Amino acid sequence: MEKTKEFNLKNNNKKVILTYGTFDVFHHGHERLLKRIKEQCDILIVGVASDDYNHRKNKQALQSEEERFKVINSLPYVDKVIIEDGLEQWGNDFKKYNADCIMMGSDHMGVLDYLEEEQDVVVKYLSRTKGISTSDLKEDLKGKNVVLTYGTFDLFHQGHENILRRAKQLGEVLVVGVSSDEFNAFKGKKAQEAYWKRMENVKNSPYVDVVIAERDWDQKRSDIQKYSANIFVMGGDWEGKFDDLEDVVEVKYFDRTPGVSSTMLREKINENN
Ligand code: C2G
Repeated sequence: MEKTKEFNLKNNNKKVILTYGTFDVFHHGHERLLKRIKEQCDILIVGVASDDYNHRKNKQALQSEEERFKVINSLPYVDKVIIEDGLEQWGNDFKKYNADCIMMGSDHMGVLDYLEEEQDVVVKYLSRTKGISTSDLKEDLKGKNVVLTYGTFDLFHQGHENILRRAKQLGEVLVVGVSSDEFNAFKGKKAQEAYWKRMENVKNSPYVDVVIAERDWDQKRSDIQKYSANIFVMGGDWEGKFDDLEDVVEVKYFDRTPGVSSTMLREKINENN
């Protein structure tokens, strides 16, 4: 873990505020929140949720705690970064750092009241940053040539790479829906890799601009509308299966890449185990 910024806990009669979060894929919503909290204190301490805590919250971050910690620790307006392993530490941190209050986005409103009652912790809420929303994204995509495709993308391989490259060549923006673990179960597909790992692999592809979750069969039509897609692409094994979308989007099927599949790779892994 990066060395965190030190400050003298003892003789600081400065105003200290604590806040906590996952801060995954740091965006301007996070930045605005932290800057607004810092405007109200001298020392801002940020608790970054550990991977283990996220796992317990069933909240899967794209980035590891080390990556997320490093980003927050690099922010000039953050004075100290700590790891958050659970709500129960808030009361201790509040005392340990002699904080004036814990300040959170208003979506936490009410959740933390017990901390005040039981642990004499002062909790304040900021109005939620408008932040990154789909409508912001939609604005960006308007008037662009947007291509949309979906998949499990388990054990990312050349076949996936090829179809994403071909899809991107058809337009300016490529939006990819990655099947969630729950949806895979529904599809009767047991992926080797968890959703957030498959999502990360797709996000790392140079051809991909936006990654969304694919949660069910029926979201395609609304996604086409939401992301202003003009072209819908799938591999040849889906030939004909999505022709019903032709009233709202151009549907294209690319030949599958021969000789490679996630199934084959999974079988190889299982043979070796
Ligand atoms: N693909 C390919 N060549 C391969 C393997 C896959 O072109 N050798 C293509 C598939 O045709 C698909 C995409 O890569 O278009 C993703 O493949 P999978 O991860 O297997 O996705 P799948 O389970 O088919 O899920 O709603 C659509 C489904 O989510 C598609």
